[in-house]
Amino acid sequence: AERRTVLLTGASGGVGTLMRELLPSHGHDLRLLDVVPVPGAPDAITADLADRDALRAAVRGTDAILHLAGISLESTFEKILRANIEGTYNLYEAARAEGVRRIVFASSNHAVGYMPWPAPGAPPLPVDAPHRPDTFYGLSKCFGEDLAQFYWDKYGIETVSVRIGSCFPEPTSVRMLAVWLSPADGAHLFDRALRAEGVGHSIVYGSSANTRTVWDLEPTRALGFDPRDDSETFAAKLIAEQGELDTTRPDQAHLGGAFITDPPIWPR
Ligand code: 15L
Repeated sequence: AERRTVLLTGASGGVGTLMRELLPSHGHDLRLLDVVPVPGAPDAITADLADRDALRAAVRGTDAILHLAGISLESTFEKILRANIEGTYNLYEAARAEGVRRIVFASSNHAVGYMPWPAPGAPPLPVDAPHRPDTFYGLSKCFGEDLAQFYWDKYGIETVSVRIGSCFPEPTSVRMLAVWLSPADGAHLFDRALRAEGVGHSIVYGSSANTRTVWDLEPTRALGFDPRDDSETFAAKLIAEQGELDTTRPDQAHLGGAFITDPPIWPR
């Protein structure tokens, strides 16, 4: 495939660290950006998403942006507002001003985290289910999806909003057996989302081909995504340690898992 120049925001974060290792082999020449220095990458841009001039310079001349930056867990509304809501707006404005036509937005399952955990045999959760954010964090992902739709309708900037499940080297909870996205499948998915044609604004779920999936992966597959991994290889060990998923438990009753509990208890 043709090599592309891609701005990776959040390059020092959890998913960013995995992706900056894996995406170059998919033909992406990465320009790295983070609010903190990127280890081992002296050319990375250190900038805050509040710095509009820095964002203009960072996106200039790129083919696409993979936007992973922001706060990735629940926080105060003020911090989420600044980093995730205003920060994502600032990035889209920079893209518009510099003529960048494609963004892949790291949305999250927490945009629909208050959806009840689907009963066994129930139909998978569709991508057009109504937003049901479980946190201010999830609410900022709903905003990002709507911002992406608006920039497509108004300015013709295309976005794939990927509602990422749990992107870690291995699933660490029984909930993650449903929503795990292996790093290798994640890199393949972001590659497809960066390159697929005619996406307009598309919302897709991001997980591996998990036996215990709860959501509709068909729109993701329509981008050319053909996942290779299945969390089932970890199921016996996790269930032996933690028990079967129990939807009467407050931290397992909804898609968003422990993000629903107040105060939230984190999945790791
Ligand atoms: C997210 O959106 C978080 O950023 C990540 O840290 C995980 O907790 C993930 O969701 C999850 O739901 O497991």
